[in-house]
Amino acid sequence: MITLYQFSPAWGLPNASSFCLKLETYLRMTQIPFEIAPDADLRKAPKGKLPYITDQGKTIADSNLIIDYLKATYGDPLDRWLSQMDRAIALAMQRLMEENLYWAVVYSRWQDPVNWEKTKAIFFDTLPPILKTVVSIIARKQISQSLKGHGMGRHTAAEIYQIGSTDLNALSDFWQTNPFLWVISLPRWMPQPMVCWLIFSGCRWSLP
Ligand SMILES: N[C@@H](CCC(=O)N[C@@H](CS)C(=O)NCC(=O)O)C(=O)O
Repeated sequence: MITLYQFSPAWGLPNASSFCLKLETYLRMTQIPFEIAPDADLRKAPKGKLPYITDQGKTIADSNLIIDYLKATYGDPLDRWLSQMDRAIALAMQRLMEENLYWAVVYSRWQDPVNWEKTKAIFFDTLPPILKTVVSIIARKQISQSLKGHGMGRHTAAEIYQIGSTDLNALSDFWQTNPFLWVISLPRWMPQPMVCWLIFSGCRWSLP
């Protein structure tokens, strides 16, 4: 049985992390049996990030590498009929969301003072008060460094939201000309609103 290590549900969503949400949704859609580990500990994650899984004595980290593993081990019921061009477009769209738009969302949650209290409550409310203050300050500082390392964190808030909006508008334009979407490992017949929900559920809570 696969064990999925991820953050707890938050904000009425199955997960506050889009990577965890994507992987859990993939497992549900492919009907591969899995269980969710209670209280997953980020410090035990092989790459210091969630999600990761264990299966048949193996530990695999990174949502995309996990999906590759699942396809190789359990088959590929969702994507196997995609053309080379479909796959190329899917990959480009996925990278846009995961490697650029994601960082605008991270900024909005972890750095923008308007949202910081909400983010702090979600991730650290279970800690005793003093620990909550100390751990949240350290985590926020680390995220600030990651944002700078990526490059997104070197922009002003206005520039970051401009960049995020440009991505969202590009995705919206793409969807308007493609009645069915075949990005992020979802089948062609999947209705557009479902896909939008998956991708934007994370943004909805934090972007202005
Ligand atoms: N490329 C990874 C990204 C995973 C990721 O960035 N996870 C974030 C949550 S959305 C995380 O665990 N961050 C913890 C940290 O950076 O300390 C994947 O696809 O799984």
